Amino acid sequence: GPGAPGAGLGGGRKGAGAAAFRLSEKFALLLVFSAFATLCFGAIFFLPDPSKLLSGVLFHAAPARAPPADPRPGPGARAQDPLARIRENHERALREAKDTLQKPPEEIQRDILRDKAEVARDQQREPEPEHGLPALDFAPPVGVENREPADPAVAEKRAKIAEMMKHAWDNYKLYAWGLNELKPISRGGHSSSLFGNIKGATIVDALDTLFIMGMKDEFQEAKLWIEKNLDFNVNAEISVFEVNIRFVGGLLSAYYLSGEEIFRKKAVELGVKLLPAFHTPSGIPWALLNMKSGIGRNWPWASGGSSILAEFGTLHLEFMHLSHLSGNPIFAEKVMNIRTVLNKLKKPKGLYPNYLNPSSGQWGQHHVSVGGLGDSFYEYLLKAWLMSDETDLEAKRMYFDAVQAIETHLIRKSSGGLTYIAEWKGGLLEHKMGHLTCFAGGMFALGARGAPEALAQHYLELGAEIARTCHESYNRTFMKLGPEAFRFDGGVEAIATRQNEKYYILRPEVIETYMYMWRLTHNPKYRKWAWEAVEALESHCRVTGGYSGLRDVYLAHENYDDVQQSFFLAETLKYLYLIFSDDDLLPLEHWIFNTEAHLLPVLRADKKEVEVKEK
Ligand code: DMJ
Repeated sequence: GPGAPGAGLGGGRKGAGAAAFRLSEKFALLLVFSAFATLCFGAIFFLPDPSKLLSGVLFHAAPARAPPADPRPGPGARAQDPLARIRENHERALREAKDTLQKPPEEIQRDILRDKAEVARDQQREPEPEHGLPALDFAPPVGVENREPADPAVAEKRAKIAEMMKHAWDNYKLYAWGLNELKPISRGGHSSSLFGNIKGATIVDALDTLFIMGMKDEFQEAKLWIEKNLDFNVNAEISVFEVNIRFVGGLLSAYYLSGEEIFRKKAVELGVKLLPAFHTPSGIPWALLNMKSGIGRNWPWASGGSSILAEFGTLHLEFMHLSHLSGNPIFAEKVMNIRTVLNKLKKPKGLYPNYLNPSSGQWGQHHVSVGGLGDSFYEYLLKAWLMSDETDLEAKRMYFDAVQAIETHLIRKSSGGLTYIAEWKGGLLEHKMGHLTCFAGGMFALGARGAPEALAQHYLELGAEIARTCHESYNRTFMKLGPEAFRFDGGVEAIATRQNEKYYILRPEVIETYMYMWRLTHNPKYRKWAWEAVEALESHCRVTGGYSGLRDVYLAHENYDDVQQSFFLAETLKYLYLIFSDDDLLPLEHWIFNTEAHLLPVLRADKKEVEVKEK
C-alpha cells in the first residue's frame, strides 16, 4: 500500500511524507523499467542466434584457428566472466546507440544511402557465376617431374609417405566419399559447419597432393567427382576464410598443375560466390556468408562484431590469382582495399590487433597473435611479395614492419634457452605458444630472402630457433606429437598444462617449418625430426580406417578424436613428402604455398594482368 515507502522516506512529517511517497513510487517504477530494459538488451545480445540453433552449429562454430577458451583468471578473465562480458557488451551497445543518436537524422540517412549505393555499385560490377572465361594459354608447370630421390634410404622414406597418403585416401573413399571428411574410427562421414553444405572438402584439399605423388588414378576420380558433384549453390552459411583457403586454393592449385579447365572454371565460380562477403561499409569482408542469399555476418564471439585478421588477411593470394585467371580485376581490387584500410589505421606499438570492425573500419580488442586469429595474415604479406615476383613492395614493407614489432613485443627466450612467440593481450604478455604459431619458423626463414643483407642470417636463425622450440613441444610428450598449445610459465617450458590444450588434430605447422628449414639449410636434423613425426603418426594416429587426431598427447594410450582432417592430406603429408624429395620438385622460387599448402605459381612481372604498385 501507499503508506509504507512514504513512512520510510519522509519520517514523521505527513505532507512531506506523501510527496516522498509519490517520488519513491516513481523511483521504484524507474528501477523496474531499467531492469526490464537491461533484460531486453541481454536478450538481444546474448540469446543464441536462432538460425544457428536451427542449423545445429551452435556448438561447432569455432573456426579452426580460434584458440580454446582460457579458463584462468587474470588478463583474459574479463572476457571469460559472463557477467563482466554482459556488462561490457551492454555498455558498448549503449555507446553505439548514443553515437548514432547524436548524428542529425540527415546524416544517418546519408550514411545509409551511401552504403546502399556502394553495395549496388559493387553488385553491378560482379560477374555472374556462369559467365564464360577468357581463353588463356596454359603455361606448363615448373618442377613437377616426380623423380626418385638419388639416395635409396630417402627414396624408401618418401615411398612410405606416399603409402600413408594412399591409406588416408582409400579409407576416405571407402567410408566417406563425397562428404567433407572421414571419421576413421566410426568409419563414416564427418561434416563441419565451416563449409556449410558444400561437400567434398577432402577431395578438393587432396587434389594437388595426389598429383604431386603421382597418384594418377586417384587424381582422375577426384576430378570426375568435382565435374559432376561440386556444387556451390548451397543455402547455408560458410566460413569465407576456410572455403577460400581449402576450396578456392585447392582448385587453383589443381588447375596450375594439370591445366584442366574444369578447375579454373570452378575456382572462379566459387570466387564470384564469395564476393558478397565484401559488402560492408569498410570493404573488410564478413567472416560468415550465406552462399545463396549473399548475406554476411561475423562470428558472434568476435570482439564487438569484428572481422578476424587471419581470416580477411588470408584471401590475398587466391584473389590475385582469380583476377589473373578470369581477367576480371574485381577480386584483386577487393583484397587491395583491405590493405588500404589497414594502412590508414594506427597500429598499437606497430602491431596488428586480431579484430577489426567492418562497419566502423576500426580495431576491436587489442589482442595480437602470430597463432590463431592472426597467423596467416603475416604469412600472406610475405607471400604476396614473393608471388608478385618481388614487385609488391607495399606487402614487403608491411611484412618486415610487422615482424620487427613482433620481435620487439612478442618474441621471448625462456630460462631454458627456448625462443618462443607469446600472445599480446592489450599490452600484457601471455607466455603461451600455439601449435598454429609454429608455422612462423618457416615464414621467418623464407622471409630471409627479402631482408637487408645484415639481417638475412638473423631471420634464418630465428626460423631455426622456432623450429627447435616446436620440436621440443613434440619431444616432451608421450606420443612425440605436439599439443595444441604449450606454455612457458608456472615452471614449465614447451609443455601443455591445461587439459583443453593437450590435443593433436593432425596439424601440419611444425612439419611445415621443418620443410622450409630443410630446403633453406639442408641441415639433416630436419629430415630426422620429420621422420620422428612420421613414426609417431604411424604408431599413434594410424588406425585401420585412416588417421585420427588424439585427445591427449601426454597419455600412454590413444584417445582418438575420430576425425581425419582434410588438411592432413593437403598439408601434413605433402610437406612430409617434400622433405624427402629433391629440391627440384616444386622449387620455392616458382611456387608459393597458400596457407593450406596449395600451390600458386609466382606471377611473373612481365606476364601479369593485374599490376600491384606501392602507394
Ligand atoms: C589449415 O586449415 C591451415 O593450415 C590454416 O592456415 C590453419 N589451420 C589448418 C591447419 O592447422
